[in-house]
Amino acid sequence: MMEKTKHDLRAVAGAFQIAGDFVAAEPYGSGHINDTYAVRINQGGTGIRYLFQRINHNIFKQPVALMENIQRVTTHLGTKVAGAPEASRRVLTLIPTRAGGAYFHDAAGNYWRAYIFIEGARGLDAVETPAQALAAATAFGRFQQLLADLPASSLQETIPDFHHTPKRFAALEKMIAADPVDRVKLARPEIEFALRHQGICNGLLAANLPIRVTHNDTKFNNVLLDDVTGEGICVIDLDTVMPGLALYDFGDMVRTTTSPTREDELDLNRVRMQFPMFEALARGYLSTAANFLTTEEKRLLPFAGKLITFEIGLRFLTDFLAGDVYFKVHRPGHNLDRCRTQFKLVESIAEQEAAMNQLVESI
Ligand code: ADP
Ligand code: GN1
Ligand code: MG
Repeated sequence: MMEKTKHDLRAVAGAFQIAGDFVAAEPYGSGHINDTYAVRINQGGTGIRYLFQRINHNIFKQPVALMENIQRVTTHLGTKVAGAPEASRRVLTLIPTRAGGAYFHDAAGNYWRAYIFIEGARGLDAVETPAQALAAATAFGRFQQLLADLPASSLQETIPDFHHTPKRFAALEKMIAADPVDRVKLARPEIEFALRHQGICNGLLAANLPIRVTHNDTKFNNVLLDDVTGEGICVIDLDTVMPGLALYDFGDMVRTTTSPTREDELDLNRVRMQFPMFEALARGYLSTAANFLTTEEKRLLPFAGKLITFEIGLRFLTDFLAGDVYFKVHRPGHNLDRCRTQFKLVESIAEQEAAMNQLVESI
């Protein structure tokens, strides 16, 4: 039976070099940006899944450049893992279209891509054990390491200033002033928190750190953990792979992989930076990234966690005030709830920052 979906996945699948018969498509995953589907195809009597995505072109204004980046990066990574056991589970593999391209541009103006579906692995929305944190950080560090010899200049900046925190702050101030949907009155404490902590914004830009090829969206559910071994088998969600700072990636790991809660937890008493998770992240990340990071980058690992958590909190708050135009929301106030968890986590990190710094120094 074909599931009812917003898009005609049977027609989309027909545009790609996939043999066999369309069986079914279902919406998949919990991403905030793209529309993702698991599509089952009957190939010779066996159901094989493929991962299809409609790129959100309201957010990604340059889908062609974005796909060029992904092609470059997956090709580079593919060469590096060739010969490893189950290489096709270790790096995303694009399925070409019938015309031989990396994406399909449909009549409605949508951009579609298809990947080999990585079976026997999953992305989690909340961390449960330090072993998971270790596995995720090891994988993201390896990702950066394998791309260290790809010149950053060979990738296009598909969302300019994506992690420019002072500009994110300025965007919030502008939104507060405009207050287009009359929500400022609903977010007074969060706005005050943001204004009080503005000083965090400049911390990484002022440090003059090296530009590298980075992922820029290393949230915990963007690495697939192997169901059997627990290994961080594949880094996914490559839309924002661009020139950036290594610390943005580590910072987003701290943001998403230290609290036992999901990003939209309502019980703020449960939201906290758990030290054993941070230790696992630092050890995992440094196990694969220490050889190319500078001393200054290593020193700033804990601060990066605070900065990125603050930055994403600013973005959720801005989007709440804008009327929920960027992130997918599933309930009223969803973006404000997300903002609150981020700011709670910023406080928790700040309380433990000295100990986090000590730990990193000792590794
Ligand atoms: P978004 O940008 O919307 O977050 P993602 O690229 O992260 O989209 O994909 C959404 C979800 O789909 C992921 O969290 C993951 O669970 C799943 N996913 C993505 N790519 C694959 C793949 N190649 N194989 C299996 N699952 C995948
Ligand atoms: C978005 O695509 P997804 O859901 O992995 C966002 C990230 C945010 C994250 C917050 C392109 O990531 O920047 O950190 O939500 N991606 C984009 O959960 O804006
Ligand atoms: Mg994702």
